[in-house]
Amino acid sequence: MTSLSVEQEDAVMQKAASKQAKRERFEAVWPLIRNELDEYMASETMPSEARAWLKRNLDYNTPGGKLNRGMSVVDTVEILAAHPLSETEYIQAAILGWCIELLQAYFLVADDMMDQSITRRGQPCWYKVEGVGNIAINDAFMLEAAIYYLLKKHFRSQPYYVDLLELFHDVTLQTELGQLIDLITAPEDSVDLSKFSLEKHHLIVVYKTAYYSFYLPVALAFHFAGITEPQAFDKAKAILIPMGEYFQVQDDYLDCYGTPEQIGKIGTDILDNKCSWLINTALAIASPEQRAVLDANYGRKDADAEQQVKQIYVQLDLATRFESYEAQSYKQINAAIDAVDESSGVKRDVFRAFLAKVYKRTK
Ligand code: DMA
Ligand code: MG
Ligand code: MG
Ligand code: MG
Repeated sequence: MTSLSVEQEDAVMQKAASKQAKRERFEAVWPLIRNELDEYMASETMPSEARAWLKRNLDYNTPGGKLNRGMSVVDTVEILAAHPLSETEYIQAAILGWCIELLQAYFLVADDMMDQSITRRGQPCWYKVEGVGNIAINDAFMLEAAIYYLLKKHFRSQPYYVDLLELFHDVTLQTELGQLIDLITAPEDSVDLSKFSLEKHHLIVVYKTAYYSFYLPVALAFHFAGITEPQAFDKAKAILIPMGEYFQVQDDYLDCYGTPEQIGKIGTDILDNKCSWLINTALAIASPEQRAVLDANYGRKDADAEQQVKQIYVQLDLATRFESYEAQSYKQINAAIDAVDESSGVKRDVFRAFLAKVYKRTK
């Protein structure tokens, strides 16, 4: 490893400190939001147990992640604004950001039940918590409902209020379509790897992940910043959807190769018969013998079978295949960013900042 000069080390430290300060500022808005929702409960004369339950649901499931989606709303608004944000503007943008984190919390509580996952963000999945179980279904709905309560409370008088509502509704539907294909392509009782393909994988990940994780934060920030030209939204989509696809391929890779300490969750894709990037890449290059091992062991609820599949992944050196996929995606996305015409008010730095957050991530 090459060693850094004192100046370079200082620069690295400063960058880390400013990243941490940004995160803390964003996190500081969370208690305001949680209290507003609690006050609403009080105004509806909800009993104290119900108020405490919602509060616990909100705190357990909303903060505590990477906060990339939520903070990207604020970062994008800051890049687009010609002036530093006032405190009020910052809080408004952060509320929009927290609305995406609520959407994410809603999807994850449900996703973990559907995927029968064990841990999330280094703690038991919400449905696995003692005394929660199937109440998690209603808790997921409440996380979603909180979004619309907050949007109404803070944005009802804005000219773009309906745009925000439509955006959340459209993207939620798209995500649910993605989850639907993800789930029906992974039946628990009949494993048929011939139904998988990279085309199918592409469709699943664009819908289940890319729209809400990448397009939504930037589109929300555009509305907030007063950008209205449809071409600006189209351009953003053309760059952010491929970025979201790359992000979900990383998620699929980390499901197998990330450690639970790093990624905060225990991978379940092989056990769950998921149409993941790894299995599709393996299927494309496996010998007939390797293919037979995959057919016999993929999607079985059995730790030994899971290990057999992982051994084939190692034989096929999927880690190296992933590295070249990553390098190639990074190159293509950067080329698309370089080609952005900034005349419609879109700035290349919006996309560069987002890509920098996820490139070569390990969690
Ligand atoms: C996640 O897909 C998609 C949504 C909409 C939550 P996933 O099941 O691969 O996510 P994770 O690996 O985080 O469970
Ligand atoms: Mg999952
Ligand atoms: Mg899932
Ligand atoms: Mg996953």
